[in-house]
Amino acid sequence: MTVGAAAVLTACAGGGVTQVRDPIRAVMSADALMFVSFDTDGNLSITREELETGIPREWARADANSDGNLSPIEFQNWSNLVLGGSQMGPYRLDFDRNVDNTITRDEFETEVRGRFSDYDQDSSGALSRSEFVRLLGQARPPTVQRPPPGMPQR
Ligand SMILES: [Ca+2]
Ligand SMILES: [Ca+2]
Ligand SMILES: [Ca+2]
Repeated sequence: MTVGAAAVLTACAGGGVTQVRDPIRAVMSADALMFVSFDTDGNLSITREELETGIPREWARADANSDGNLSPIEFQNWSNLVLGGSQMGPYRLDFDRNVDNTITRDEFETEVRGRFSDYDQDSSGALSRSEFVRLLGQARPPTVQRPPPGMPQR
């Protein structure tokens, strides 16, 4: 911890010319925990068939009073159990797209399927473990500000 902080300070003092090596290089989102649990045959790959089996199972777990909607408390309880709490995404508003404080089954399924497709980087229809790990540069590519052509360089 101390060593890492000292290294960062040194890099900052360098004035940005030296390349700073960020100690955090990759990130995972808590939905990976859920998708990994969908791997019913245990072959370390999550197929679309396994996804479609997993979705109703998670819905049933989340909709504790079986009224066809997830209330904020139901979502929180499900998030605690399945996503390990609300410190990491996905968050309630990722599912509640129309922001009416209720997650319908449709909203739930759409979000989970969308996330599956987002993860499936090679479009193979199945998720491997490596597809859950995002390098920081990939997760949010830095935007390079360039002056438009013809503008004086400052
Ligand atoms: Ca599998
Ligand atoms: Ca409910
Ligand atoms: Ca909603």
